[in-house]
Amino acid sequence: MKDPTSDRVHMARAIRLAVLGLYTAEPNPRVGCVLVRDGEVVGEGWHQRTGGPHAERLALAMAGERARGATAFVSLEPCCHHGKTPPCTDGLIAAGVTRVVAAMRDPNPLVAGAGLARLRAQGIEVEVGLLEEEARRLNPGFIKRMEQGLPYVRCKLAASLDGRTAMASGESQWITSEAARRDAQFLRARSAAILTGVGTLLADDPALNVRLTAAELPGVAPDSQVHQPVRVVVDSRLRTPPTARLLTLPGRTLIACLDSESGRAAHLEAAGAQLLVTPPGPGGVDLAFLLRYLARQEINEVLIEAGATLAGAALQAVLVDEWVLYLAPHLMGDAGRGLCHLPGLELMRDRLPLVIRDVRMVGPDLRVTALPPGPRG
Ligand code: AOF
Ligand code: ZN
Repeated sequence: MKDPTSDRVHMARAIRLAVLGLYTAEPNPRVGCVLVRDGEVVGEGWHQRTGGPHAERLALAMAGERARGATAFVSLEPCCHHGKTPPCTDGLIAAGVTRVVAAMRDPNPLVAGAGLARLRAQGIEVEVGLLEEEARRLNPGFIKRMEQGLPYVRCKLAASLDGRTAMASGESQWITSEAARRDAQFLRARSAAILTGVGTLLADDPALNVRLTAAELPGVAPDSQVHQPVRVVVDSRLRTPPTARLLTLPGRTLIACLDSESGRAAHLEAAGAQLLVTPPGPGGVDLAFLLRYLARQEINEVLIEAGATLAGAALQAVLVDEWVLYLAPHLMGDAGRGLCHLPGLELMRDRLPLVIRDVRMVGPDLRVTALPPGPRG
């Protein structure tokens, strides 16, 4: 018997299961599945890692014979293609599932509605769209990469309550609290790439790595290796020193530049960096070109951790999907440096509008998440 309230409860559970893949599923989407028969949950699963079983397969394995006549609640349309794993549609059909409720269609062109069509063709009752908004928020990067060939770009900034990131002298460490810096580590951990500018690199020599342990990341097996995002430095003239700290750490470092013919390039490559030459963009490296390259590398979510110059350039090129702003409870005065370098903004009508999605305290600091207005906001 269909009951809209319990349908929502089961889909909400599927979405909560999907969240367990937040730090491990990339480049695949985070997906959860709940199998329900006669009001009783008989199977559950979530997609843990690319190459591993899909959510539906795990739920079916748990349910066994009890999947016959059951309803499957899935946060994403079941796949119907042979990827690294066989089609979930075939598994659901073979197990005798009679109804499938998907929160959203799979934006992967290899699926894109064909999974739902295959289920319907087998006489399975199919519904799509339950808690769709919540399901879309699970996978902003996967969806944007599939639909636009670009990753989802989150820009993290830290400032005083009056929006300053450094004193006029340039002195800047540490503006926000230990708690805020730890919170930002979770943003790194869910990202497949961390992007910074050479200015920040020369000033701070950042590591740009995830320092949380597997045990601190929900859904990650405590004894497993924490995945390190690709570190990306925007450095048009290759000013990165080959001794930079990020080149000494495990994982991949990519330097986006305008010319890789110089002797400096050879030194950086010898130090383990990979160079990407981009066409010239407005302020140096063409950021859109770089992001399209990252999407082709199956990178879903990018975190920008940079100073005012790169943050401003990304903002002006309309490449940022989400701003995460940590504000510390002190004032740095009007001689301090601002958050975003935005030359050419003079009139009120030139302002760049944002919609605030979330505000919360992190230790003594404030965290504001804001999005550009539009369908996503
Ligand atoms: C599902 N359930 O849990 C996931 C799906 O290479 P594969 O076989 O892992 O397939 C990856 C694609 O499958 C991925 O791009 C997306 O379209 C879909 N992911 N589908 O039915 C899941 N993770
Ligand atoms: Zn599948």
